Amino acid sequence: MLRTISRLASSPARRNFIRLNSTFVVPRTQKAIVFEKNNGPLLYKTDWPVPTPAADEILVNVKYSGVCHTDLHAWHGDWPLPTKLPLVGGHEGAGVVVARGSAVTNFELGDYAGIKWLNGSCLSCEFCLKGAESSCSDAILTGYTHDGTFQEYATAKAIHAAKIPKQTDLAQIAPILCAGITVYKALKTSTATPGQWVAITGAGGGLGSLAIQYAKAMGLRPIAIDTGAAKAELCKSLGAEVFIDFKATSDLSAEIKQATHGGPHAVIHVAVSEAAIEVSTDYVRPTGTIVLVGMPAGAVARSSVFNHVVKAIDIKGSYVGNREDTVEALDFFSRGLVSSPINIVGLSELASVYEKMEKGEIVGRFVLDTTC
Ligand code: 8ID
Ligand code: ZN
Repeated sequence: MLRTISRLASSPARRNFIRLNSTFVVPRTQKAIVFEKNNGPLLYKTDWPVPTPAADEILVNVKYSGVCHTDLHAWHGDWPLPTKLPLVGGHEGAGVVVARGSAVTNFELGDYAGIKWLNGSCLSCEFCLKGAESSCSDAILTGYTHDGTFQEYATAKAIHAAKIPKQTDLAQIAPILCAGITVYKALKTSTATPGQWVAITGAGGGLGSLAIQYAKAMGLRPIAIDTGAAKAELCKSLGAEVFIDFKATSDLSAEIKQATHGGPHAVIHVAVSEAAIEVSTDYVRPTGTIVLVGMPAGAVARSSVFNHVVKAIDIKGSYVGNREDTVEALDFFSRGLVSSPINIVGLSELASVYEKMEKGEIVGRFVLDTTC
C-alpha cells in the first residue's frame, strides 16, 4: 500500500525528498531525457518531477533501459499514431519497485520489475479476453502515450509489469522487455516447427540479435540477413547457421533459396525496410509464413497476388506479446538460453545512440544507465 507521503524533515535539502514507504526514500525530482516536440531537442533534465503511482500502478526505480528503434520512431513522430508531448521515451526498463498504489497486490517493495511497451490495457475487451492485449483500443504505451523509462523513476500498471527474479542482471534483461518478448512472439506466430529454416532480416540489430537466439532455442535453423562484418560476426556467434549481407549480394533471393534448399519456412522481418519485405515473398518457401515486425515509416507490404496464391504463403503482423508471452520470454533468458549483446552508456548519451541507430551502425542493443 502506498503510505501517506510525509516530509522527512523541514530542512531545505530534505524538502527535495519524499518518503513513500518505510524502506525507500524517493526524490521529488530526477534525471530524464525529454522532448517537447517530435524531432525537437532531446533535453537532459536533472529536475524532472518523479511521477506518483496511481492506485493500480507501481513506481519503479529504473536502473537500466534499452533503446529500441521504436523510441526513434516516437521521437521522429513518423507513425500514424501521435505521441504524448512532452514525452519521456523508453520502454525496456528494468529496476526496483520503490512504491505501489493501494490496489497493487502482485508486487512487494524491493521486488525487481520490468516496464514494457504495453504498460496497460482494459483486460475486459474482446481482444484482452483472448490474450491479444496489445490490440486493446485502450492500450497504454510506455514511452509513447505514457512517460517511459528514459528516467530514473517510472510508473507502470502492476498487472502488466514484468516480474524479474532477484539476482538478475538488470542491464542484461532490459532488452528482453521489448525486443525479447516481441521476437519470441513473432517466432510463435510464424508457426515454424523444430528443424525448419527461419530467415531473420535486421538480424544484427536489437530485435534481430535476440531473434537468432530464440529461434535456435526453439529448435529452428536461423539464417541471418543484415550487413557488415561486425554484424556478421555477432550473428554467427549467436547461432545463425548462415549470414547473408544484403548489400554485398547480387541476388539476395537466389542466395537465400540456395542456402536453405528451397527457401526458409518462415521469415521474421525486424529490418526497418520496405524492400526487405517485398523480396521475401519471392524467397520464402511455398506454404511458408512471413511475419511483419519492423515498422518502417509509411511502408506498404507488396506481394504479387499470383505468387501469393500459387505459393500459398501467409503474411502476418505480430505486435509485442501478451503477459503469458512475457513470462515465457523471460524464462528463456533466466534459463540462460538467450543473452543480450549490450553496450551500456549513460542516459545523457541518448542522442548519439539515435544517431548511430539512424545510420544502421548499432550492433546488438544499447542500454542506458539512468544514473548518468
Ligand atoms: O511489436 C512490434 N512489432 C515491434 C516491437 C519492437 C520493435 C516492432 N519493433 C520495430 C521497431 O519499431 C523497428 O521498426 O522493429 C524494428 C526494428 O527494431 P530494432 O531491432 O530496435 O532496430 P535496430 O536495432 O536499428 O535494427 C535494425 C536492423 O535492420 C537492419 C539494420 O542494419 C539493423 O541492424 N536492416 C535495415 I535498416 N535494412 C535491412 C535490409 N534491407 C536490414 N537488414 C536486412 N535487410
Ligand atoms: Zn521496443
